[in-house]
Amino acid sequence: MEEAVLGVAMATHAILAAATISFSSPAPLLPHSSARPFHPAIIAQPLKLLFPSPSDAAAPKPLAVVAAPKPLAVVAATQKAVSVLKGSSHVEGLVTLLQQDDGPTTVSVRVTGLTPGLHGFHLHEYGDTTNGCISTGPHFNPSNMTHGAPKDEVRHAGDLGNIVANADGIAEATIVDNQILLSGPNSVVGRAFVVHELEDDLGKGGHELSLTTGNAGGRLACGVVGLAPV
Ligand SMILES: [Cu+2]
Ligand SMILES: [Zn+2]
Repeated sequence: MEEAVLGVAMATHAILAAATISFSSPAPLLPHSSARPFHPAIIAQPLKLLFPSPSDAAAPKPLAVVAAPKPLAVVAATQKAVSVLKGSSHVEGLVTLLQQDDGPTTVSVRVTGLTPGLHGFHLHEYGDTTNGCISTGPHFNPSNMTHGAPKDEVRHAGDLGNIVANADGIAEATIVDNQILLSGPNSVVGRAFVVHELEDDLGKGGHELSLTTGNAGGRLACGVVGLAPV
């Protein structure tokens, strides 16, 4: 028994010795190597980074300046969006939006099924139609202004005035506006257009609702603004 145990012990020692030899075998290849011959080679590169030469230190700054315009160029690309208007009535429509770089947005509108005449047309705050057009909330108003006309300095960003339906109940309009944007912090993507029952008085009607909604009455149809292929 003792011989057998000793035999196992010797065998184990032999394996360990073999393992030690195999690990240390590269050492003779390096004339000035220590017990850990590869360690100096591994830390050589970090040392170079920790103590860069003056020319190395100056190099990253011009690279950062050159790289900065690239993301800006991506943000400023042409953007297109659409909004399909529907509601509980037979009024329906399509709005397309196109913005080039940082310029104004061209909003093209076609709505059918209207009574002839003027109908308030706005971009409302939320793209939420859970409870129909009412859940799109108030006019989009990131600058906390009162309601106005599209050309007024004091207006909600969402104030696009009126669209005019002809005798056939069709309203078509092309609106160029610099507060309806498809990029940046005040992007209208994810919000909603609403077409109203009545004329928007553009904040000048003297009604208690003039400075909030233009007293434009009920919401006939609405649609969420979504990105479209350019
Ligand atoms: Cu509205
Ligand atoms: Zn408004």
